[in-house]
Amino acid sequence: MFIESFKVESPNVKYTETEIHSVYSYETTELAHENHDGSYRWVVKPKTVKYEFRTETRVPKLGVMLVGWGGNNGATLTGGVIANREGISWATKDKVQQANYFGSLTQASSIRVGSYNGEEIYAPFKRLLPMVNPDDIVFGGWDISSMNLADAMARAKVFEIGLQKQLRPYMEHMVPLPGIYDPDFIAANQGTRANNVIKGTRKEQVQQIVKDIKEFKVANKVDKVVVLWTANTERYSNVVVGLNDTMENLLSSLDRDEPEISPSTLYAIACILENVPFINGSPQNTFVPGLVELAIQRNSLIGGDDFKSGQTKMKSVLVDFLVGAGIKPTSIVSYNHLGNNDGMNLSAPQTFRSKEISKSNVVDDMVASNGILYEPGEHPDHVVVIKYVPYVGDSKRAMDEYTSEIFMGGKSTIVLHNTCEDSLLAAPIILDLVLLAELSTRIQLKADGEGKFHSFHPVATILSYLTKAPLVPPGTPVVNALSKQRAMLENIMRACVGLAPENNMILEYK
Ligand code: NAI
Ligand code: DG6
Repeated sequence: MFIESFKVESPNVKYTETEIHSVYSYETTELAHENHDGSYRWVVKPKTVKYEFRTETRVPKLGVMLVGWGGNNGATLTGGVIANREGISWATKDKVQQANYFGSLTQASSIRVGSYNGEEIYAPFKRLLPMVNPDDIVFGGWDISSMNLADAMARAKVFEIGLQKQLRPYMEHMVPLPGIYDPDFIAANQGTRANNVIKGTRKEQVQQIVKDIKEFKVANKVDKVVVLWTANTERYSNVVVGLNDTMENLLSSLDRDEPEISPSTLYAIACILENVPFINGSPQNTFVPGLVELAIQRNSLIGGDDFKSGQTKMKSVLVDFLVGAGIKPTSIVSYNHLGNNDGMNLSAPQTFRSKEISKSNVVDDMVASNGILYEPGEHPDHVVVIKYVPYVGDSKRAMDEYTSEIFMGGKSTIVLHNTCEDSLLAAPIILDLVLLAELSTRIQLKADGEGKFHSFHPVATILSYLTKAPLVPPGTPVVNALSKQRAMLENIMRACVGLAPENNMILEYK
């Protein structure tokens, strides 16, 4: 059964005018490697840590500024939100289609709240904690192309024409602000698009972005802004001692106008200086060590990298299932072809390399989790190929072959083929990223023994479910398995309202 909302009643939870306060017992384990009669053994001790969570309940008016606003993802997300807000419907060959938020974890998925009279009861994910309604988001942003959003939507060829016609009046006055353009970081084939660029030194460009954010806030009367990079994939920037390895070096490189600071890093510096959350939806190493240090020092949220939209999402489910079932994936081969501007940009070797890296490291934690199947250091062959085929436009083809070793030397090969508009996969993920980033800035916590409440670590691992290469604080494990990432997010949100983690034991019926 599905219920629309619920309220937790517990001695551990208090609702005040302004916040939800919960006291939470975190059940975990402590491991030790101990000498026992001359030989070492692992000892595991269950441990309970008391936490308190405080969630501010006032939902702000949210502004979202997209870097690459006029791209396929930017135009598709903006149009999709307007269509939802305005209740737009349009005729397709099959039916009259209503706007929806399918594909968004926060807007279109559910959580189990318990059992009632022998039935499982589910509620919308978004009812766990007070969240911004996406219909209320004000969009803005930058693009190196000055094309207005209505024309950008037409260029993207993602929406049906009946929908485009209705959206046009809302979008034709939306024009991106000039962006930071450095041809050295993206493919040469993007040069013809760059007619809307910020002039000046890199430091002046950062100052312009800061000014743009401040002005956007005032002009749109928004309480908070989140910035998200959905611009072209850049090449990796070189990480060099003295250049960008520490916060001081990065900032003095900015003063010296060093050419190896990428545009995405410049936007991120501006956001951190403004204490505005910055999320990277592309694979490049925007978050060089000096930038991560700056974000930590200023306690400003950063998250990334690279939206986990299709092929990788399947991979982080399938490999988790195979390895979890005691089956040994030995070869994973992933092909893509697509014909949108993202595909054209990725046809250059340097930008492709960024994507290849982020698509290739996504099974490491699952492989490392099973020492019965894999020797230390052993890894499946894993190949990633992307080809630009203009004719298919945004409708990406993804083909995957998984070969695994099964019982008694047998081999099992699974082949997947997916055809899907790329931007219709990415747009709801962008929405989730900004909504969850905003929510996480309203949560404070403290463990037993910690004097004061504090926010989550500024490197937002809570967003991992949505990214291919989750950015984590230095020295923190990376989790790629999709079900674990979802459980982490859901269980943290449950803790904020004093609910136990979903353990699927259903002992009531055993
Ligand atoms: P797109 O090429 O249609 O849009 C990118 C936009 O960024 C363009 O309008 C371009 O003019 C603009 N741009 C480039 N450099 C800029 C800069 N420095 N400042 C401001 N604007 C700039 O690409 P699309 O399809 O929207 O994808 C965007 C990004 O998202 C790509 O990097 C892609 O790899 C990444 N991505 C997309 C996924 C998807 O499923 N669509 C999934 C994972 C990542
Ligand atoms: C070619 O792979 C284009 C890319 O931008 C992808 O569409 C994107 O990285 C999505 O990747 P995945 O693996 O999540 O489908």
